[in-house]
Amino acid sequence: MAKKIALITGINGMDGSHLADFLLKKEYKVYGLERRSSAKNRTNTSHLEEKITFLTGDLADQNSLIRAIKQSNPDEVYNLASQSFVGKSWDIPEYTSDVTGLGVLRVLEAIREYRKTIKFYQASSSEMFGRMVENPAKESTPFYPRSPYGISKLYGHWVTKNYRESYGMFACSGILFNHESERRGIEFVTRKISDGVAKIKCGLSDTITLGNLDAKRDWGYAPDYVEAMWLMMQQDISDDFVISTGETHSIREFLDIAFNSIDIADWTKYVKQDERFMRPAEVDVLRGDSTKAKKQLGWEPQTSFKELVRIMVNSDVEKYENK
Ligand code: NAP
Ligand code: G4F
Repeated sequence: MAKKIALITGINGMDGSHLADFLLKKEYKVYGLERRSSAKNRTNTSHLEEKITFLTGDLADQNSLIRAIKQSNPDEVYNLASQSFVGKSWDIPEYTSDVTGLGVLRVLEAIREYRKTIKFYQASSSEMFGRMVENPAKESTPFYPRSPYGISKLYGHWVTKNYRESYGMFACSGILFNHESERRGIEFVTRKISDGVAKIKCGLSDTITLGNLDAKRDWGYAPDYVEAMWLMMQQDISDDFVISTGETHSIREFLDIAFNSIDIADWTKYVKQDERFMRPAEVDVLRGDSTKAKKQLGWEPQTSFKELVRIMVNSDVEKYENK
């Protein structure tokens, strides 16, 4: 049987790299779309250089997306690229709307023009629930985004639904709650903590400077979550699914486990707070209900919160010890 072909946008990101690992195990031929940058940015994908085909394209450039679809001729497109950092979306709101919002429309248009039967996955986000109207949030919960990023994701979510309904395309959205891994970008709070704790353990630093420690998130492990993306794409009919653990934990709890894993019980003297890391409008708490994914996809998270924190801290400690 011919190999299935997948095109992943945002290939060098955390999820892009984990999804490529997952699809290669399933014997897919994988194409990864990366944007042009002055320095190579393949930290997460250096191990994939001989295994997948990289294409250059940008979610802000319609023609580059049409070309990428033509070059790869995929069965499945996973749209994971975005300006994904919520905090920065207040500094670059127009750019965020263009890439994270309109970028979704551009990928859908490229598919519609080339071959409407290509399956499309959109990386929707729990940030769309923002000031949670219902806790835990499920697929039918009303949205209340609290940032330019959340609003842009909402546009991407609705345009995906609209292309499904307007053109009969297979277009699904995974509404993923926070998920993390050792490949997480260094500016996100979990990785900032795991990296900071590792530096403290190795004597390279003595503080971590953070913003709001009381925010709560529903944190899962990224390799578990990319499986859910794939499962959604194997359905006969496209639909939207919430993907979450159902638990919520504060940043203080994350700090407890992270410091505990380097045998520090009281972390208060190592953690400073700074206004710079506070947000103009905060999402105080997120928690999701994945009952639909469990029933229809047979998906459940495999990694506990404690395991996740330990995986991240151990990986960063190993990184500095090897240096
Ligand atoms: P990530 O690590 O920040 O990866 C995003 C990728 O998008 C990066 O590789 C980035 O390229 C690429 N990108 C940014 N702007 C682009 C543009 N204009 N054209 C083409 N590529 C561009 O994010 P992630 O955590 O893997 O998340 C994957 C997707 O899921 C994102 O859309 C994110 O918004 C969404 N999401 C994430 C979570 C989560 O908790 N991780 C939850 C819900 C939804 P560079 O490598 O060049 O920067
Ligand atoms: O790690 P964060 O930056 O992630 P956030 O804002 O929840 O967004 C992530 O998850 C979304 C899904 O819900 C994705 F769609 C999005 O792409 C991204 O992957 O911040 C988490 C919490 C926030 O409440 C923030 O205010 O941590 C708080 N926080 C406290 N101190 C901090 C810091 N966040 C960051 N990044 N840096 C800090 O120093």
